[in-house]
Amino acid sequence: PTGSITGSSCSTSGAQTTVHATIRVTSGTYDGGCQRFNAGSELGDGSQSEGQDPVFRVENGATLRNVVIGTNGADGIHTYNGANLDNIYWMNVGEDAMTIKSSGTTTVSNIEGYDADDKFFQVNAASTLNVTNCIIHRAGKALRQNGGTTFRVNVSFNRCDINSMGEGVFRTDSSVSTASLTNSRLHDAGTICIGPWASCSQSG
Ligand code: ADA
Ligand code: CA
Ligand code: CA
Ligand code: CA
Repeated sequence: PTGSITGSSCSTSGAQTTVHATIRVTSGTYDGGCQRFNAGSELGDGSQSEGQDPVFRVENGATLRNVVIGTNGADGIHTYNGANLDNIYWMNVGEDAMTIKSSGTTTVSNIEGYDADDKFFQVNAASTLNVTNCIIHRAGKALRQNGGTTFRVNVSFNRCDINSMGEGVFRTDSSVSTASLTNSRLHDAGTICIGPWASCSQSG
C-alpha cells in the first residue's frame, strides 16, 4: 500500500475503569480519554457465548472516541442507526469487537484490536460500514454479515493491516452485499472474499 497504516494512538497503560452497565452514547461525542474500559461480569465474560452486553452502545450518528476496551471485552461496541468510532483499541476482543445492530452508516477510523476468537466486525442489519486505518491481529474473520441474512451491506476497508485470520477477511451469505479492500496489507489473512458477494475486490 502507498502511505502508512495507523492503528490507535491510545496506549494500554491508561487509567482503568470497570463498566457495570453498558455506556450509551446517544448524541454528540463521548471522549474516553484513552482510559481502559473493562467489562464487569454483569455484561459478560468475553467468551464466545452469545447474549453478552456491549461495553458501549453508540447511536444516531453519535461519536465514540479515544477508548481502550480492556481484557474483558464482553460484546464490544454496538451501533444503532449509524455511528462514528475513532481511535479505539481492543486489548482482547470478547465475543466480537463491534456489531452493527440497525441500519445506518457506521464510520470507523484509527482502530487496533487483538484476539477475536471468531468475528471482529459483525453486521446484523442492512447498512454501510466504512473503515479506515485499522489493524486487526488474530481473528477468525475480520467481518461477518450475520449468517443466513440476505440484506445488503456495503463495506469498505481502506488502509488496514489484517494479520492472522483463521478463515478470512470478508464473509457474507448475501448476493447483494459489496466489499472492498484498498491500500491494505495482509499477512496470513486467509480468503479475502467468502460467500456470494455481489462484488468484492482488493486493490492498492
Ligand atoms: C452469531 C449468532 C447471531 C448473533 C451474532 C452476534 O452469529 O448466530 O444470532 O448473536 O452471533 O451478533 O454476535
Ligand atoms: Ca456472535
Ligand atoms: Ca478474545
Ligand atoms: Ca456478538
